[in-house]
Amino acid sequence: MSLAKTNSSTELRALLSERIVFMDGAMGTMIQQYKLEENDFRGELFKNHPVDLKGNNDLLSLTRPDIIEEIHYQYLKAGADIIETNTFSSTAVAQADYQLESVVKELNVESARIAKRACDRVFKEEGRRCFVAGAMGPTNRTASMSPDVNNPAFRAISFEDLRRNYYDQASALLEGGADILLPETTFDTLNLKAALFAIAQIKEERNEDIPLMISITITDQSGRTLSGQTVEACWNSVRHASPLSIGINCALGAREMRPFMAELAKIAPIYTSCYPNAGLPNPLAKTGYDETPDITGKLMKDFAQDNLLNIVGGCCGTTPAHIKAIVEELKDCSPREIPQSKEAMRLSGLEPLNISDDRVTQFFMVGERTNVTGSPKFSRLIKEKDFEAALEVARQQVENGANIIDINFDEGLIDGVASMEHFLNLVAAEPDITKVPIMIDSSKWEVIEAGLRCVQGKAIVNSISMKDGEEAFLEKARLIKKYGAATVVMAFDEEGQAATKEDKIRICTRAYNCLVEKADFDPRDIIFDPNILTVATGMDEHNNYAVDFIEAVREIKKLCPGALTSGGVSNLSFSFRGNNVVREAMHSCFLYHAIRAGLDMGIVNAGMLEIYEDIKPELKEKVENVIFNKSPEATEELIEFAEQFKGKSAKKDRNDLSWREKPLQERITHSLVQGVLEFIEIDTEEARKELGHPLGVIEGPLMTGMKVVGDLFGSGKMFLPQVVKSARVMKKAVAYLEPYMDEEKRKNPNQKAQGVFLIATVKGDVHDIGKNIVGVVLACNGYKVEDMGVMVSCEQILKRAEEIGADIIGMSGLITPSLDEMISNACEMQRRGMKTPLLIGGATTSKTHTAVKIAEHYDGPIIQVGDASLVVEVCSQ
Ligand code: THG
Repeated sequence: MSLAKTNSSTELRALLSERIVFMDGAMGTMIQQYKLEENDFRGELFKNHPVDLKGNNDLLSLTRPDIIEEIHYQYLKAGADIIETNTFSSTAVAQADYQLESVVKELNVESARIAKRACDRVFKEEGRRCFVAGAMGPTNRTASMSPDVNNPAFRAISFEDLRRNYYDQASALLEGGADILLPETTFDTLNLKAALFAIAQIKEERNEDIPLMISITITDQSGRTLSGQTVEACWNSVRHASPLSIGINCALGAREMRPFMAELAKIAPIYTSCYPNAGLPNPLAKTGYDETPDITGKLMKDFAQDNLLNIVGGCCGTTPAHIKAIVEELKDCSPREIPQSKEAMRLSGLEPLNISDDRVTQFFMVGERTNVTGSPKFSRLIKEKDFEAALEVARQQVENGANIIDINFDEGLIDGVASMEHFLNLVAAEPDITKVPIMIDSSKWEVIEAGLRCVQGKAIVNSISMKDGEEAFLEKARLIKKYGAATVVMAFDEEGQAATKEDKIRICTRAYNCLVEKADFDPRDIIFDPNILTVATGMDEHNNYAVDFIEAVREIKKLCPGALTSGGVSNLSFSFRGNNVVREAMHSCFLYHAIRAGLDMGIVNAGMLEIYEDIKPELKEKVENVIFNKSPEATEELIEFAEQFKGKSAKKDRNDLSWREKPLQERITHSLVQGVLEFIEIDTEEARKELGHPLGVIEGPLMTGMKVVGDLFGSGKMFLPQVVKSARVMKKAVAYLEPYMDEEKRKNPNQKAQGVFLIATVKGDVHDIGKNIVGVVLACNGYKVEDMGVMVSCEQILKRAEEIGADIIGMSGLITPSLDEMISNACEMQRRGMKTPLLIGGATTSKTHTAVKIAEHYDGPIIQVGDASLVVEVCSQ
């Protein structure tokens, strides 16, 4: 399935492998200097056009081609290798403002020809080969945001409209001779995805590998696109298009862009580009921007020396003099070396979700509640059109720890397409929901496709299968690829659903080979679902279903390298509907074993998972007898035993307070492990009285309890949502103690200040139990502690450290990607020549990792702190 490479593509690649490649600067800034009148825009062609045309710069390609060619020529003479066509707004939607939809094709064809002519001129003069990039702007509409605050589900343009606009533009640019397609200044990733879809279609039709450059815009210091995605989330949304390069342009000057370019340079295993504005806007400056060529050139040299650049140019406010300065400064710099990226499934919402193989027992949860067939409540809300409350269901799934949410509207009385669109549009306006990736769940293809057209993140299709044969299967897979989604593949074929281990393995491996070989599908975009079927139904032929699933997962993980596995966990226990105690116990036992066999994710009720260790031994035994099909009587015995729990809430034994009789430490540990908020203050107070001082309660009984939580989590017996509940209990206890600690401080005003400690959970991570405890412990020991919270970027941490003169910086993280973040933060500290001691803490950090992987990048002291009880000692040393 390899596409033919054009000559220019081969030449461009050769150039990029050799040196930094230069782009041009702003077209608008140059046009401004010609002080054109409305008549220049009008020309002969549009003499009688009814609309004011001044400012429609793209139109000059038809009315003043001489000027456009001259500007291109100047940029080429300044040293540019790539020039951008004058087509930023040459789409039908953008030209509709001028009632000029009908000339869009001409605009693009002519603009490409003009740019080509300028390149040919330079080739004749200098023998230097230059390239034309067909510029495709973001248009004047956003596909994933509503322009109407009162109607968040409204969209001013659809994916389909954008796709058609971009299809026409890109086709015309190529017809006019563009060597490269360049969707740029992306502020909404869904607009960009529509452009990428159109480009994929064109590539397929022409059977040509057209070089694609992508350039996104980070609107401000938040490091996000206008539509709210982080740099990495956006990269995850677009990598399926196999671009030649990705980069950032517009909105910011080089200075402000730096942290985001550094991030992109770190994660993207392709060439990077950067064409910043000439600083921030200044209405008083002649070009509207402050930076002189000299300044821009020096800034870009810094970027190049720090290995951030393969392609560089300028955006708003830059001129041929800027490009010339950049070329001068960078002529001896080597291009960025492309980093290898770790193999992983890369999904995104507003934030990235990367699932790599090197994690230990981390399991990913897909929230099942936003499903009309799986939740009577959600179904009722949708039928009553109470979308507000339906959104709450989604929000709760995320709050309870769902890493992804499954959304399903398959029901006879519901309009699936309309509901999917409406709901996803509403979800897109809720940052705390849409931060996670979406799983679009439907058995109807048109509903899935409607869903794919609404999400800017990298989503998962749930599901496709070979039930209608290979051709239909591949056709959908190819479309999914163009939309840039991953997909669940159910173990179905023409004969039906796979129930036995052998059938599951046979069908999944067949589907795998088919997808990888015939549709060129990335194995890491495949999630096999080998069907979790209901056990304990009373039918003997169902008794081995759980074993068949678990064993099939084990084999599929071996036979289908890169692919992930998943299943609908609640299916398992349908026989025990209404008996949530038993259902939850079944799910926990099942998951405990399935995860060990290699299950990567599951569709679950995120808020309702029993802790494996806490299942009553007798129930656990009976449940495991069923799951492992240990005896023909297993089902009978479980049903009989289950009788006693019927109708009980699984938030079980909330009424069983026998644990309250136990010794104090055990009670505290129980509350922490179970996430029970009710008694923690009473027990904390008891401990405080017993120990005589508040800090001792934190360092003693509370820490002891949290260690139990840490151990259970580490061995896969607790899941993240449960740990989050533990954190809430811990916070409540600490909050209770705080006034007492303040009082102690007041009593000992002589305790001398120990120094300033800045602490944060690193970017990409939201976990803060350990970090909060460290903060409290240090504050109680006389340190001035500033806690920056969670998800804090390197830039923010180091900026603040400087502002407050931090003596020590602490970085915390619980998940594995945080380790990489800490490494790059250490590199940045080194780059800035810092010497401040750096403390590393959090569940996944270790002495070995710190010593081997982090310390080598930083010359200042680096210490890994195993738990909060050690931190005071470390700091004082
Ligand atoms: N594989 C894949 N997708 C799937 C499934 C699967 N999607 C749907 C389903 N199966 C997974 N989702 C659910 C959601 C809810 C329930 C089961 C599976 C469920 N609901 C309770 C019930 O019906 O008893 C609702 C109880 C209530 O809310 O009162 O069990 O296998 N790829």
